[in-house]
Amino acid sequence: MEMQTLSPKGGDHNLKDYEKATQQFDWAEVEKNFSFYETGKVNMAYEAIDRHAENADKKDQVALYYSDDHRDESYTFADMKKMTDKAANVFKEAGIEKGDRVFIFMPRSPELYFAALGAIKVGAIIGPLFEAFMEGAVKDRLQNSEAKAIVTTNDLVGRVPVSELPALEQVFIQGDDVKEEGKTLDFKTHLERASENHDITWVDREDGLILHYTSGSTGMPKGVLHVHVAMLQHYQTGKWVLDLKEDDVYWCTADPGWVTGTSYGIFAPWLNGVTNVVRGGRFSPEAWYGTLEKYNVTVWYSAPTALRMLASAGDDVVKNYDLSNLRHILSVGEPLNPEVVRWGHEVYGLRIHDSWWMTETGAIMITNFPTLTVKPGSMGKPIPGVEAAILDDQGNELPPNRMGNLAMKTSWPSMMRSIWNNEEKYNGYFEFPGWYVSGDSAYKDEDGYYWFQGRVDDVIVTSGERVGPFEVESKLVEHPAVGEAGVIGKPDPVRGEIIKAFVALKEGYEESDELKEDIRVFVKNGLAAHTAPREMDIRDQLPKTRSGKIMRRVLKAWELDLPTGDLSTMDDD
Ligand code: 6R9
Repeated sequence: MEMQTLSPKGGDHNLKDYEKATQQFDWAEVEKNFSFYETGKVNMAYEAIDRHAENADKKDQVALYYSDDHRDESYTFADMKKMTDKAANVFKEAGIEKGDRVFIFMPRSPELYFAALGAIKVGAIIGPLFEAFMEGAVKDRLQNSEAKAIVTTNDLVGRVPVSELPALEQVFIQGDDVKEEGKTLDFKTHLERASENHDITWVDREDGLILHYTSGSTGMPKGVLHVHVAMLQHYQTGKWVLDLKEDDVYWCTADPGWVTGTSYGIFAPWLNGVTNVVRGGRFSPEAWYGTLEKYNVTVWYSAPTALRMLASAGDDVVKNYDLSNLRHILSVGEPLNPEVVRWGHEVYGLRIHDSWWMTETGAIMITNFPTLTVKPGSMGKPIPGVEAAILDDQGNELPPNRMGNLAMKTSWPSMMRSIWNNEEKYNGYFEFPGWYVSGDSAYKDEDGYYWFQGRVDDVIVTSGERVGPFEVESKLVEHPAVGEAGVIGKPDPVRGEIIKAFVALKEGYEESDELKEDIRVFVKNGLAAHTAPREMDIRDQLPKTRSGKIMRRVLKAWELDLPTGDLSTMDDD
């Protein structure tokens, strides 16, 4: 049974007519929003910060609200220009130049944002890392990219194996009482003393901006390189998908170690001149709802895993907070279960807009727009300027309602330009000429909506039927006892594969054979007999990445006693 669709939102939205915009779209037009259209001088940090600081009407607007359990600060666009100019001067004095790789390895804090944008101002390529990375993960990434500098903290510097990284020349430490010796520099003191006037380094549209390492199922993490002109897509999706307006207060919950935390936690909001909220520290329903309330957040970009945790915490928590300013909610990173959309609509009174993209695509590609109908469970439609399709394994386009390889016609501004030091991996995305093949499995319906099924490697073939893990997981989380679910195919001599589910229960439910059988029957009756998990394990938690993705390959490896592959991005606290 298909869930009811949710009608377009009323009100005034930046993208009014999707069809018309799609027909008339031209990336060259988007360029006119930037100063480099006339000057030819490009720098992301200029467009995100300096341009607003130079505008008398905008310079005193808050650019960054930062809070965690210890700090509570705000910075206007003028403040941000000052602080990022200072950071840029620190890097410049240390000899960092255009094209150098500067890694940022620190917990969320205002200094993280000063450092990232300051490094971009001198033309460096930034490499953000999750603070949870252990020494091996840090080393792999710095070594592969021959990083010249890293900005880190007293607590984390022990995980930077400086002596094993010959290319690494400077280790900036943010913190108190930093002793400057060897390659170590005291970031805080240098920042305090640095001049507030910086001569920004102009670059070309195609010069490197950011290097995000992303893990595949095998081998080393891949260094995905994006360039400055990606800003066209960050800006335009910020406008049309996030629906950002000048007076919005926007909160993207992602950490900058994940591409969502840079493309949509730094670039998109500031390119659009919007007030950006950053919350440090760990997740709790109280801290998150408190953040939405405290800043009167209007636009909120989060992820299914967080939304499922909020739903698991029960609907009473939300009643203690005033979320009346919230007007637009979005999600990314994992399939958004229809049940979560339904729940969100009930408790927030708002639609949750799913968006699909990848580290490699650099920005949103397929999404639900405020002015289009939402079909819960669907990722939505391609953004204007992007052409998507479902291809068979020979590269032919499939008709509607057939599951296949989700692909996009090349190219778009925020498309990766290379995999650092690995041309072969890069070429692997383009086996069909003219297409970027995502590695995701999906189908398109007759209305042009895309429906995610799973990673291609995760699709299950049971008794000759292809089953996407997502549809089974979505049915599982509709069961009142189920908080989260991960589904894999387990080899079976008779059926090829059987469906095995790993389930985390909601608060207040206990494991029992009756409950497991009840869940099984629920999927059987609600979806189809062949999709009902034949095996089910109850777990306290499912293995997840730091960006909240359920790691099905790890479930499979555990189940089958196979190597787990790279686990550096696994959330293991
Ligand atoms: C931005 C980001 C990319 C992979 C992607 C897909 C999954 C992301 C999704 C989604 C279903 C969505 N994914 N968004 N699956 N629905 N809305 O997540 O980048 O970390 O590189 O992951 O995440 O499998 O291929 P990244």
